[in-house]
Amino acid sequence: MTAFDAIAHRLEEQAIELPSWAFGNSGTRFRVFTTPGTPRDPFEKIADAAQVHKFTGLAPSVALHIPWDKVDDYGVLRAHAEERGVRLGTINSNTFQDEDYKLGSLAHRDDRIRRKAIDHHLECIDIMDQTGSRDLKIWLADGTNYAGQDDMRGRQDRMHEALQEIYARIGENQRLVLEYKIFEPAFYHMDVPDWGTSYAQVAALGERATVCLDTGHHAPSTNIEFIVMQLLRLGKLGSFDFNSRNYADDDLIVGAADPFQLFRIIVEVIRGGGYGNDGDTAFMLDQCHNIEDKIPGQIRSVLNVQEMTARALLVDRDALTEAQVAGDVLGANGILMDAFYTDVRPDLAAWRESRGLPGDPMAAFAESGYLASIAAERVGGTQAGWGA
Ligand code: RM4
Ligand code: MN
Repeated sequence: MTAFDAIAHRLEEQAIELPSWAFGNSGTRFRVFTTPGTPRDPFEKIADAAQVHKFTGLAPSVALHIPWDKVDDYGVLRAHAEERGVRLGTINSNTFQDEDYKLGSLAHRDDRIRRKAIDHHLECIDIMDQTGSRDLKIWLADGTNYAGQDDMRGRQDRMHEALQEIYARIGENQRLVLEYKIFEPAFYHMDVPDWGTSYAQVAALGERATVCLDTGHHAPSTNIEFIVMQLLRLGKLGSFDFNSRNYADDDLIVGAADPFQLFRIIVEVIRGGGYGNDGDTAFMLDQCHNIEDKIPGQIRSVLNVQEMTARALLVDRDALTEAQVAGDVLGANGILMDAFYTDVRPDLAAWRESRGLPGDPMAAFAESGYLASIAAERVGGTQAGWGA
């Protein structure tokens, strides 16, 4: 098998974007539990995200969600991030929390509501110009609950037209990334339910429109790494929203529910040229920390991605190809499994230390006292929640 030393330099290419909303309170429809020290505004969310980068060196940017992270002056927010060693990343639009969007947004029948949703996206692009962001990520809650409720074909056509208008405003160095999701909030059909629909919509727009793959947005037992392969083959895998799921869109810590699946996904990312300096597939997290501490939850998440990336890099590609060519079914599978079963944690700890980072970022963060300090300092005000 490939030795850790031979692949260590490739770990430097890893950058994982954190979602600002992971630092706010979240929950289920049953209860949202609060945590002392939870950020009250985007500035505090970014301060917390910067801690993840400080202890891991893995998370140099933070995605914003609009309007949740609206501020008066994005230049000030940008400077605040840069002072703390991070950048502002992807801008996420939001057309799922306004009364007007009950029956949809970009696919809505009503011209006024479609106009409002398009304008929201144009505003997001204005924000991207100020934050220096590359990507506009669009996830649409559009869909229907009952067969016959609306004309699915008409909705697809309207969505296409609306996306065209948004895409026309995307700058030379910017991208539009369209995320799909099998169900929820709509329970009969979603207007962008799968990678094929997202691909068809972005392919019709142009080169700077790509697909976002959220690992929690598929039917159980979907072969996600196959989708990764296909989208990379088509040059359309813009980004990942990483998280893990046991049942539906659980938004749990990436690699928690099924580390082997995460490994297989990253193997295909590397194989398809989407990793690090080879490509421009963005690694992002899209998670909620309902009961665990949020900053350690994010630290654990980026470490899980790093660990599976190291294991995936350890796959002996030449031996694998040889076994595949020879039709050696078990041999080929064995080569993949050898890499998966390698415990890279001691090597990763030593590698981190050699770069001036703590070998055990979870322990180092716990010892730093940061959680106690924000709990003491952030008194009063309203804690940010999923939705603000
Ligand atoms: C959606 C989707 C989006 C995220 C929101 C919060 O389910 O995954 O990426 O922006 O949730
Ligand atoms: Mn997502």
